[in-house]
Amino acid sequence: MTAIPQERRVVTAIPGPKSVELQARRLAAVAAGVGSTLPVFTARAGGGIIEDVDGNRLIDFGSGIAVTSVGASAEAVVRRATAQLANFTHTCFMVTPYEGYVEVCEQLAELTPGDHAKKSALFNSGAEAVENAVKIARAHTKRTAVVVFDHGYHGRTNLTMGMTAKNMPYKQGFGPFAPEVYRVPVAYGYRWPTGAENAGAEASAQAIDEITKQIGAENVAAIIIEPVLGEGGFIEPAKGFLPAIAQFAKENGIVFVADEIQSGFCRTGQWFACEDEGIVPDLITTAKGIAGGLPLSAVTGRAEIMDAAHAGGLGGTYGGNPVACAGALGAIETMRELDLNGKAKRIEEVMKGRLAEMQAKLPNGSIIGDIRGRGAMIAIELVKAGTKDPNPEAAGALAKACHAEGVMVLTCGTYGNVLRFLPPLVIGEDLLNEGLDVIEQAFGTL
Ligand code: PLZ
Repeated sequence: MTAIPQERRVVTAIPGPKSVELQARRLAAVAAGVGSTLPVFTARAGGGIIEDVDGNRLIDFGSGIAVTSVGASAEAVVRRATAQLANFTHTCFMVTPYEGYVEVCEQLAELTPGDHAKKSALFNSGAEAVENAVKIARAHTKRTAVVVFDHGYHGRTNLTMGMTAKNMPYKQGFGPFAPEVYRVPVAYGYRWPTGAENAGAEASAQAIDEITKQIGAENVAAIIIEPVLGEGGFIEPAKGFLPAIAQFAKENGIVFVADEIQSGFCRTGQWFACEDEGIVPDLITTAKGIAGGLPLSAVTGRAEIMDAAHAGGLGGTYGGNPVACAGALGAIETMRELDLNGKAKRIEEVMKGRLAEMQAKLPNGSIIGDIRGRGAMIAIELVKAGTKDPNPEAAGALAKACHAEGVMVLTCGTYGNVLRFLPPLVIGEDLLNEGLDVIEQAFGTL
């Protein structure tokens, strides 16, 4: 397979005629509940480019929601997964095991924070990893309550829907949800009533007060938080918040779980985002970037906690599929070889620099209320000029204008007013800047 030229090319309307035809077939055959940000059908993808069936080449600022950090057809992923496909596709690790699964768990033990003894269990999706982290924490603590946070996102299965903060589109009409899930405040600096500088201390005090008074710390099995809250709007909890919560968990025998499904594996310029404040979680959930686009997820953590579930208590037919494990080993090899943490940091520098310039110089730049994120997980929060009122219309219009010009961007946020950028970490700097040019021009269309 030839490498995809790393250049933006718009040769038809977006979506083009072939995509429109495929979309008509899709609407007849695929359930309406499954949406797509942009109904442009993919022919191939790699590096920083998605090529569609009409020959358009889009700059990829989405990575399939933070998945293809190494690109969508990374050499090492393709090589290892192809070799594994030719050997065997599946045995079920619970029936007859294979080395790739063990090797991924060894890598996870090495790469995740902390030098304590660690073990892992592998699954297929992020939601499944979160579900299993809760099972493991409950087995270990013999307690039931689970604490999650405002603006948090953890998945679409029944338990993880209940753990997810935002109603539309994730939860509406799909209840009842699992019991014993409690939501507490998070230090959302930009929107904290007394200012970002107070958010860490005040929000952690409020959260801890609610846990102790409303739930009882002795009933809490796990506290689960995304070190950078993804779907909720790329919210970096204000400094001091995560350490205070982690310390509280430690003092009360509560399992502290970092959901690094979106923020992990070099995305923020560290192997894991929680490293920035020196946090060592008891358990970490990973997925997305771990396997270069193949479905794989994991729970990794302290050996004595991971071993709390009885033999046979964890698993699933496909968990840790051998092809997905081979893909993960290829993705991790690529991250190490190309220093993708370094690349993510450079992406942050370029993006934040350009976005700050836009905020300062564009006639409507003041609708950029906040520029935030780390590494290649960067976002702008859009507001009505001169206020902090959310401006989801501007986020939607900017995304649409970018799509029309061949730049794939995504929105997020509890208020739908955040435009987020998640380029593959292997994207070239020219493409990165060209994507930013298009974003800048999009402001002119508002
Ligand atoms: N935890 C932190 O970001 C997935 C969801 C997209 P799955 N985020 C993208 C959508 O609209 O479905 C995610 C996450 C965090 C858990 C999950 C869930 O991972 O692999 O989608 O199950």
